[in-house]
Amino acid sequence: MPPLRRKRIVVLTGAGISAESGLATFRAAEGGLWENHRLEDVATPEAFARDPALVHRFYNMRRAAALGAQPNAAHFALADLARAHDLTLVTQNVDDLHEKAGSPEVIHMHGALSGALCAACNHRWKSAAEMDTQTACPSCGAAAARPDIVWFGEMPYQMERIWDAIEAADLFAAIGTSGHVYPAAGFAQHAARSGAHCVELNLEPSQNARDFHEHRGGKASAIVPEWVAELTRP
Ligand code: BV8
Repeated sequence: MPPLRRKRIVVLTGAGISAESGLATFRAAEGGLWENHRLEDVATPEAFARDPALVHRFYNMRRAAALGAQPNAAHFALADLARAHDLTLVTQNVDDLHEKAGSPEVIHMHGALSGALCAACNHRWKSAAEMDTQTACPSCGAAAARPDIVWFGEMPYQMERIWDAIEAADLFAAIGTSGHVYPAAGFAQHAARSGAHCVELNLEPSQNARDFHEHRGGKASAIVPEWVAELTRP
């Protein structure tokens, strides 16, 4: 039996991969609202400057939900994929379900609920379950702690590394993302132009579906394990 040829694969995941683990997606959760605020209006530096207590409440709620959530079959399948191929796993999600499923390396391009950042001195530390406007930075002491999350208008993390991986990829897959938010929504087009085969695995066609060569419709916990099985079958 010929050995499996290892492929260079980039996978981008979004909120849809965590939906079956009970974590609300952005645009389906009560029409993308939280406490009657549009998510885009809470996940911004302006919102944090205007009402830091509200934004802390939003992320404390998200942190509590993520703490109790378990990975589903899609997360576990991607951990298997990393054992068979050269996988770069990029997530827009701020939960830790990929890590809980055993993925060895996860690029959180929009940050992570587990991270805290000092708005005064840029020190980073592991966040407590809850933060508020009195939470002090362990480095400079200022009561200026914020979630280490990339808000709208802020530069996503590790972009150079992501672009390099996309440009070298044989295969690019987007899983559970609506293709609303840039720069992530532009990855498929860049991958296709760099010669990768692009596949979208999503409940419904995304806003950037036209950028993909292949579409697999359905729930992530069903279609992702199937897709990975095809890629890891010797
Ligand atoms: C930047 C962290 C530049 C917060 C997030 C016009 C005006 C203003 C701004 C812009 C503009 N045009 C472009 C921009 C830039 C902006 C942007 O794209 N805005 C959009 C709204 C138009 N982007 C930015 O601001 C980015 N930064 O551009 O910086 C810059 C340059 C130099 C210097 C400084 C700055 C930063 C964007 C990051 C924002 N932060 N998250 C938090 O999580 O609280 S984005 C947020 O939306 C989430 O991270 C989420 O990942 C992301 C996208 O959502 P999805 O993951 O796709 O989730 P969604 O609910 O939308 O879709 C779920 C999908 O799953 C659906 O398709 C559904 O069908 C599917 N699904 C559901 N269930 C299942 C399923 N699929 C399979 N199985 C299921 N069971």
